[in-house]
Amino acid sequence: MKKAKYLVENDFMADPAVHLFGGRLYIYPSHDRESGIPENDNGDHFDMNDYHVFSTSDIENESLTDHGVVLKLSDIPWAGRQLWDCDVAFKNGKYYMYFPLKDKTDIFRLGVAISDSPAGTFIPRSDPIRGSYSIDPAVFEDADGTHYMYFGGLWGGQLQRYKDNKALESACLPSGEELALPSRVVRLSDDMLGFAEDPKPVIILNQDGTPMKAGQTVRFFEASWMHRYKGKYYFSYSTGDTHLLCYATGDNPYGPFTYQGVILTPVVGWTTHHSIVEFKGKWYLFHHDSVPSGGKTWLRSLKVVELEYDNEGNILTIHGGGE
Ligand code: FUB
Repeated sequence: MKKAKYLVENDFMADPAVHLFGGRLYIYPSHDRESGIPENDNGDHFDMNDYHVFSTSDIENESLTDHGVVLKLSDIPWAGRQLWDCDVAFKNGKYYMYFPLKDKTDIFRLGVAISDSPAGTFIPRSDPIRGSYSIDPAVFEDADGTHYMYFGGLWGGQLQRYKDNKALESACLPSGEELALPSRVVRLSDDMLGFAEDPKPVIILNQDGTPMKAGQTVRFFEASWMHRYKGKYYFSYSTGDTHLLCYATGDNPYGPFTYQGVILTPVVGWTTHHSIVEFKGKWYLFHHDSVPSGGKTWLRSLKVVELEYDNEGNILTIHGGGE
């Protein structure tokens, strides 16, 4: 599949997290909608209030099965507003959906909902994960069965309000030569319902070994994802206001990771967000753009395209069409 294709033609879906469960590919997107809220740097226009799940056994030739609404905001006891990018992990017969949501005080927290099936319905816990903050949880299962969550996002995602896992009195956004704000990584507890340790910064180094600076166009902004390829750990992310998907590699889930390059050049629409999955011997980049909505950045559409590596394990850059 050399040409990207849209996956859901009749609705707006974004931020795909994709996993292989029982030989079938499951897609967990955000469900965009027209709320009428004006666009701003706080992300208020992303006012989503439920999730659907999609699945397929043949991503190249089959249309997706829509399993319908699997979790909605009104069922979450601690809900304020804005269900953003979610992810799902499997352990001991249960499926755990992790989702960011603003609580009743308008602070983003990460919640968990549980199901017996990858296709839902997911039943939310009564409270968010203790010690959680910000957005975009992505859960990675390492080869030894340990689960790690990567999370965090700047501006509307509120990451600039935290330092050393504590809320600051006022937001602190580094710039220029100051160190870039990092994504976070944390090992999940055995019961999958909480953090087993304090979240740690995901350090990205430049090729010369210096830490990434806040003024670099390829610094982390949001949309963390982790995958393994030929024994190496690939941490990928969105650069937000410079509109790239980039990646860095390391030799363990915590990093540090060394910057390697651009996976996807800008798409149409402000946000870019993705997941990378191997299925039936090929690698795929799931992502979104705003072409079908005529460029409305809060009405995004899911896409997939094949992802290729060179012989050294470098990812070949894909063109997003929004440059
Ligand atoms: O969908 C809302 C937000 O937009 C996500 O959480 C970000 O990653 C960006 O895609």
